Amino acid sequence: SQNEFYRSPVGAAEATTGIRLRLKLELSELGNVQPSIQIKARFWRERVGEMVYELLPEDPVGGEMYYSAHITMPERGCLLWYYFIITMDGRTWYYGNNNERMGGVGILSDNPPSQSYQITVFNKGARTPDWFKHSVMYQIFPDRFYRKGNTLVEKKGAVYHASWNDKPCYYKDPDTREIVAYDFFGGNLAGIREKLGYLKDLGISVIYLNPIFESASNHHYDTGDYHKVDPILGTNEELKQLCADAKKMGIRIMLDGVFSHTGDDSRYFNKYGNYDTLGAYQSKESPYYDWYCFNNYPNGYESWWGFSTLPNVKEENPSYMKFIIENEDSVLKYWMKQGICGWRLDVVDELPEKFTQTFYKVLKEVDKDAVMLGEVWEDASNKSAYGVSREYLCGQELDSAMNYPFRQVVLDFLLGYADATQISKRLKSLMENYPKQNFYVMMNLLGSHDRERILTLLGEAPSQEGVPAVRQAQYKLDGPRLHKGIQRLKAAILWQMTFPGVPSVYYGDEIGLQGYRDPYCRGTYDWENGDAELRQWTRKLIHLRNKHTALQTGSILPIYAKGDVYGYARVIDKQKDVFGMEAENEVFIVLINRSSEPRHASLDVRDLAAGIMVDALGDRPDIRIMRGRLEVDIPAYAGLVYQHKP
Ligand code: ARE
Repeated sequence: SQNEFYRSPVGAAEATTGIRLRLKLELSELGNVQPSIQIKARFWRERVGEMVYELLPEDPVGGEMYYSAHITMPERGCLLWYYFIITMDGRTWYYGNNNERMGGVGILSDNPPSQSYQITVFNKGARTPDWFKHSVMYQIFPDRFYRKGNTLVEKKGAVYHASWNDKPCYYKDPDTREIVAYDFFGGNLAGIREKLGYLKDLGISVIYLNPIFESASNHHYDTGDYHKVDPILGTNEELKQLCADAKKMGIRIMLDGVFSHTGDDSRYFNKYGNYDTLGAYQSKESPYYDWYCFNNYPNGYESWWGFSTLPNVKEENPSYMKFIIENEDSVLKYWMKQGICGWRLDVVDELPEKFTQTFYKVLKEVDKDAVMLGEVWEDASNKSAYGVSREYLCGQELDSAMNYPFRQVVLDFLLGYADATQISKRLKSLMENYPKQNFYVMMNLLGSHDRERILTLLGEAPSQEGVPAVRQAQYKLDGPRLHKGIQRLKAAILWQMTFPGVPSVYYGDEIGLQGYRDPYCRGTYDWENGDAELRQWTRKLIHLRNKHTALQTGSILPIYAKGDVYGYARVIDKQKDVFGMEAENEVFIVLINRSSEPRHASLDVRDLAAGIMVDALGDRPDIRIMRGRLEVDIPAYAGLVYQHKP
């Protein structure tokens, strides 16, 4: 049924525990004939090996026929796959996951299935940091948030915009279409420090900074010096101070670590001789020569997605591993000492397991409460990279990942590309695949520096490709499009702030910044003309979340999914959250209507609540639950949160 998971309890399995696998057979067409049936489950782990288990018939209950097997999970966290092999009267069928990989009812075929069922096995006792489960994140692209100080810091090759109100530019010259990433606005660490009060008031508890180390470009993904804050942003001392000041306000700082490549203009590669080191590009005698992959020295080298400014490194090279991870003054340790709370790992799917697992291990030794968050765009439990599935969430690699699948669900639903039943399945699939420890700390983002601004998408701006390059920077929604966009965005924020995972606000989304893909999604924060009402809405929802444990670590029950309306409950009962921590009993019901028309939803809430439900955001009349049902009218393009009043 749509409200159920296909696994109980929902989610992943702990290493060494036992699970029971059950398959229900419906043999109605066979009438009274009793065929000879043999059912097996083939389990395997990629690159490692396989096991076949036999399922035995259970005692029939009410004419239903179940076959089952008890299976002990492996010693260590890993990703397991399985499908069923059914032999009946000498004929063999295979039963595997449905093509959408959404579990439950699968597909019977003559051949081994193209999709298998998945069980994520996590290491015994694997945990993610508790503080993180209760936090709300804010992502800042440092050059564009706030500029403090009147003097502009000089930087080789950098071009400052004349005014903070300019737009980021893509083409230096629309005719030659030369691409630039060297235009700066002067946002800095001092500016972020200045605005800590603003973030505190908004309800933020962790700030994720896009890269800040010295580098040539404005995005800083082309690291020039891993041990130095780019002077255009501030100093190492200022970062330390920022961490200290933020900490006093209950806010932590997370950095972006770019370890799959460096900049070509760096201490290590030194293509332009801007550094006083002997770079790999300059001499084969360079201490960094072994880090890079030259196929034709010096100009033929591997680089990230073909960008020559980003030469790839061999991450497993021992000297690189020591430099980034293991040495006493490694990049990892040095910045942890300055007071950061963890790392986002850029392109984690391109980093070898050995590198990321060592990073994880050392990071946790330095601080067991530190967070390791990976940039993964797909289901992070089974993301396949270079032909094998990565075991990110098995308790030895990542705590969290950028939850782009969540963002996609929100967009697909609100824009009408998928209905409530479909998105409910997609979200359930994540819940089935992710260990709870991870699911509750996923970085639930609506926007990021790599995607169009969420408002631009929700307002259905014309596709970027259709807008002439010179006008892309200027494009802004207005009139009914803007109105619709804002309505939908409010619903999206409500969804994000009441859903399990760490909500992440991409700077400026809370005041309605707009913009197409990179670089336009990286515009300056508008401190003067931002949408104040939207900011109030965001703030209100963040505060609601921060106030109620149920919205953070309460269980989630998918209770409604029909056409235009999707709904779920967030619950704490028996005074325990999903991790067994003490918390107050609470029940919330969230409903989202994506239609341009009001919708009515009738919910069975017998097992959840009785009496009165109140609007948690305070505007709408109370609703009395009648005969176990909650009847709600939801306005067009809107989300509602009701709280049970005991
Ligand atoms: C920019 C422009 C380019 C332009 C280039 C030239 O985007 O169009 O040609 O400049 O200068 C950084 C900068 C970018 C810059 C890029 C290269 O931030 O502004 O490009 O460097 O110079 C994939 C990767 C994922 C990656 C995204 C962007 O898998 O790892 O593409 N994201 C990280 C960072 C980026 C950063 C880099 C990597 C490089 O977050 O900001 O770029 O360090 C799908 C796939 C994903 C794919 C995604 C987007 O859904 O599943 O794998 O992500 O689409 O393409």
